[in-house]
Amino acid sequence: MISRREALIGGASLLAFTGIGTAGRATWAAGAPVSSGVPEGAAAEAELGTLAGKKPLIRLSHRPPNYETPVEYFKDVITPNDVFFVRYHHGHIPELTAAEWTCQIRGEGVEKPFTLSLASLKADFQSVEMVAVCQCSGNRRGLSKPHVPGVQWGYGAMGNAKWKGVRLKDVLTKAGLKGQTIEVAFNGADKAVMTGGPDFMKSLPVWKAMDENVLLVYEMNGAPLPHWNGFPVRLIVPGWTGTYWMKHLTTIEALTQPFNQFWMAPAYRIPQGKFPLVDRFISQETDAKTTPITEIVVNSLITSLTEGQKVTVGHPVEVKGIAWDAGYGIRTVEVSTDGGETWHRAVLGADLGRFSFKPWSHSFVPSKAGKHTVMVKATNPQGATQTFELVFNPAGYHNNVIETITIEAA
Ligand SMILES: Nc1nc2c(c(=O)[nH]1)N[C@H]1C(S)=C(S)[C@@H](COP(=O)(O)O)O[C@H]1N2
Ligand SMILES: [Mo]
Repeated sequence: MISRREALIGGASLLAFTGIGTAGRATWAAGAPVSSGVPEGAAAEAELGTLAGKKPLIRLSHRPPNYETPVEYFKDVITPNDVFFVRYHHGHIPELTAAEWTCQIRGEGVEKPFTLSLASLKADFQSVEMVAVCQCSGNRRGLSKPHVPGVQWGYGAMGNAKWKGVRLKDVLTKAGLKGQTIEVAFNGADKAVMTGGPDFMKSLPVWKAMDENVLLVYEMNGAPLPHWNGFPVRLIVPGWTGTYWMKHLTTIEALTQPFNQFWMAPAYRIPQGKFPLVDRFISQETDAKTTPITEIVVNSLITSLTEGQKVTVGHPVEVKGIAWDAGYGIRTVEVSTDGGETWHRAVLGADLGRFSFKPWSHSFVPSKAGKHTVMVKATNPQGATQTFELVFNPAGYHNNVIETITIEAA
């Protein structure tokens, strides 16, 4: 049996799902379908699949395209464009051209509606660059116990890129935002294949839309956005989960009423009071029990070890990985190599900005033969940290359970 990562390094494109290690990460062998780290009992099985312009990714569904990044690639703090995950709600995704693309800036909340072109976006507004994590609200949903419906993501429904674009605030200011505006709504060019599902649209509270970190971007890691990641222009909302990061933007609408649409409610909601206090989206607090998901919870991932990996007694083992949160910053990353009995501070690496993955590392020497259980826990400056147990919610959001990988020293 070989691990999923070894198989990937070997370039295999068809792998077999052979079971779940104690860490909840799937292991694989060549020859048949794979699953992306889903626990036993979860229905989804996936294979590696290739979308035009992408390397093989873990395919959860083809139409709509939902492809996750194998953990392998998070060894780099920046996620390359050709392995960046892809998430869509609908299957009809038109190929837009840079020359023809336009976006309407309109709505009751603006004085002077106008049509934005890519040339004007680049020429008429100040450009800004920022590294930020895009993480799907449902990242790690496939690990939820009990199982919950939805795309059965493993660990890779996220990525960290250097984005380039302009401030949404500057574009809204050009349109003249009225004082009565309470939300700004976004639509993209993709549609449901058959008439049926509601068009995927999202809104932000006006204070967030006017935040200087919220950008309309046209470049990702120094290249035009890949088609599957929103070409030619998408919204980025650093610190908030991926659902707000509208791709292939077509309209930006300033609203004087709350945006009342399926993808705002009942979709993308978390139970009130179960997660640490985060940015509130008050105009969407339309029922007593739920609230829109907003900020990413603090989280971390081990990227240097695989479940069951063999190491040598008396030789240093490098435990490395990444940590991230909603942009408060990572204060500490702690590593345990004895199943949570004792914790050691990891060394934090390069700072690419507060919305970026933060690399960390910790070296330890296994002094005796046998199993060693490695765990990692990140904490932000607010004291928010990761949970030992899943905070269950029906959509499987905000899974930041402390990761555990067992390695074997001999
Ligand atoms: N137009 C459009 N934008 C979209 C979506 C979509 O279905 N259509 N999905 C959102 C969700 S839920 C996520 S997690 C991110 C994923 O971004 P990516 O596909 O570039 O990784 O895109 C967001 N923007
Ligand atoms: Mo998402």
